[in-house]
Amino acid sequence: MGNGASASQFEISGNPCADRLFNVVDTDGSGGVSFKEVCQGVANRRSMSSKEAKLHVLFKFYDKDGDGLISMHEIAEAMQLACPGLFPKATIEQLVRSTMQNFDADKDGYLNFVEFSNLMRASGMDLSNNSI
Ligand SMILES: [Ca+2]
Ligand SMILES: [Ca+2]
Repeated sequence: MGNGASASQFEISGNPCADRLFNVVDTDGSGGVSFKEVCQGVANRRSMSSKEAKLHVLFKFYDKDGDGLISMHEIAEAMQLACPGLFPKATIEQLVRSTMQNFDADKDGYLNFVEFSNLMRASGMDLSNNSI
């Protein structure tokens, strides 16, 4: 009697985490995710406050095809998205190549999560608080 009235309030907790994260991140409803949206999503999400969680979100942003590895092409794309028009294409290619030389520790041509973490730390990205 009268039960079930508040059931809908609990539905959101049953959503798959990925969908919820996407909804949090896709703030302009464009269906795509911009670098700015990722940063805002990370900053707004209290339960994602650990460095590790932030790195995972960033890693997913770079890893467009979701194969768990970041290719040179994916880095170049992410750079262009993060700072559109800031660098000429040739400069981005140079940056990507030197990034790979420095951080692709096992020399397989891709950055795995550990290598990516090292890159983020070295690039001075502040993951210790909410200003990513
Ligand atoms: Ca990939
Ligand atoms: Ca590697």
